[in-house]
Amino acid sequence: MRKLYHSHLSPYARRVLIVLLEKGLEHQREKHAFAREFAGLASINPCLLLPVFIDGDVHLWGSNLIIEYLLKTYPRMGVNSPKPPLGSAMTRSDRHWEDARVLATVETMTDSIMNLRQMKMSGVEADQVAYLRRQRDRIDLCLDWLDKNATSDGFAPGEFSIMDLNLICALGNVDNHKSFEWRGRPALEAIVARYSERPSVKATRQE
Ligand SMILES: N[C@@H](CCC(=O)N[C@@H](CS)C(=O)NCC(=O)O)C(=O)O
Repeated sequence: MRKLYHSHLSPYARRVLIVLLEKGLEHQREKHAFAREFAGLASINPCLLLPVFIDGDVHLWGSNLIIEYLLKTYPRMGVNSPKPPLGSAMTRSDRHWEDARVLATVETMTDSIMNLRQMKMSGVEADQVAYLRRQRDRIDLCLDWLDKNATSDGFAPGEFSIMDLNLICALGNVDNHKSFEWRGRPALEAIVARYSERPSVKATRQE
């Protein structure tokens, strides 16, 4: 049986959960409030991070790597998911480098969002440390760049792309924790609104 170890309200885990739901893949979940409270984590991931996914002999960590595995291993699952269909690959083959750059940007931004959140939980505010102020600046610059490089139909119109999905998970985490205001960026607002009622997105909002 497939098994996902994940933590609560994680934008990384949510990426994987959305793909599992889109593809209708049965799986067990082991949810932890925080990765740091999961005593057995070192034995399943040397990076000490969640999510971790196990599918038979396959044992993976890194949310986008897990998604790539799911897309490649179960290409025919999810054909009945809502329109537009989930992207069939991480990037479009004819726009690989542009799409990979968008994914890299959302990933860096997500890491900065989570870094600031982890520091806040440890009692350190962004304005107290120069490195954290740079993370905050990076988030705004990435958001502005993503807004310019998206359309109101998403990063890859005609599909619910992995880029859209990554963005929605990052901004959903910001909203869940009321971390800061990201709105005022029309294309990003349109993407979030466009998919807010999609069953996989709705069902994972508080997971
Ligand atoms: N690049 C990893 C990042 C995973 C990650 O940062 N997970 C967080 C949960 S939101 C975590 O496990 N944090 C534990 C820690 O930082 O100690 C991925 O995409 O899966």
